[in-house]
Amino acid sequence: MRKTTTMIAFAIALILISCKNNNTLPSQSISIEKTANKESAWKHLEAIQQIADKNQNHRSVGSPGGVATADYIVEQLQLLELKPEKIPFEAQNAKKNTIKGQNIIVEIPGKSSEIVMFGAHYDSVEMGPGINDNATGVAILLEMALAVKKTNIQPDKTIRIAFWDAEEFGVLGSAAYIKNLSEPEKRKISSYINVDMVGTKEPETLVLDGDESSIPPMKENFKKAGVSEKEIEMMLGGIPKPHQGSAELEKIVEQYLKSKKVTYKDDLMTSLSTDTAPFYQLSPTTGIVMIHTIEEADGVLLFAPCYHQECDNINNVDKKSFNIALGLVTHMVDKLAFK
Ligand code: DPN
Ligand code: ZN
Repeated sequence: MRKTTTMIAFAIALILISCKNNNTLPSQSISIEKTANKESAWKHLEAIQQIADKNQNHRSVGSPGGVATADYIVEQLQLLELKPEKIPFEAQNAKKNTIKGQNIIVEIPGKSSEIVMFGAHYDSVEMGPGINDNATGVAILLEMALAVKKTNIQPDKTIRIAFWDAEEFGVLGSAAYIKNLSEPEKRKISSYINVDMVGTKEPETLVLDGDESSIPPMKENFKKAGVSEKEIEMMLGGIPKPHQGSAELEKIVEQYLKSKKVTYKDDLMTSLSTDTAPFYQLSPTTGIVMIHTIEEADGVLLFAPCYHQECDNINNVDKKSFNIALGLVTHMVDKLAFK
């Protein structure tokens, strides 16, 4: 009798101990948004700025600064006990030059094999260090990975994070990745969220227009400006249709931005010239880019102060914008991967 009581007590103790393990907590009770830390995200910007400082002030594909950035990303993910993979690729740019790059892919396995994918390009142009464009996106995804690991709770869906190379040479890294993905692998991706250039001061925040609601007003404006129906059709008819699931993702992004009183604009064009493009018709896709268009005296259009220039450094990154983007990305993790 004594023995049975001891055994029961032992069993109860075991159950209690195992309940203490975070893994048994309901996943709804955690918040990656609250766990993520803006100071720790900013530290990645400082580290990437230092990489540029040591490597001729740029981190373009294949350059010493580009390679050092890839090594930094891999190191940071390994510190989280994750297993990032470098995936080399070769692709031709618009000038038909062969570009050799390497994407970095890492997964945080979930309870299901369904994938919620996030991506940011890590290469810069040759003209500058690319801290707004796009160390900001990289820093946010690294901090997101840390926040997920910190909670010690397995996500419901698998989180896959991509750090793309050679975006600045024509979205080459993400396009090569999709080109090499099998059909069943493509079908596992239930959403793709892209983060590009999210440290712009006083930005016009562009959100991928997943429901094409920006097309009718664009047509109306063209009509008012006297453009013929035929010309309008030529200009807008060629825009590919977004995946039908993108409308739902757009809603989540916009609700979040509204809740933070951030104004935004539906956008189709920019989404087709960054790493959202290869995913556009393949899976539900969303993404943000923050621009602040300036026309320089010589007629050059800058999409942000120091866009693709030597001065795209950490001093010109806006903390407020950066923190909003960190909030948005981590909110998307809560909404899409933990449910
Ligand atoms: N990474 C930026 C670029 O490709 O230059 C994304 C961007 C595209 C920004 C278009 C503004 C306009
Ligand atoms: Zn960019």
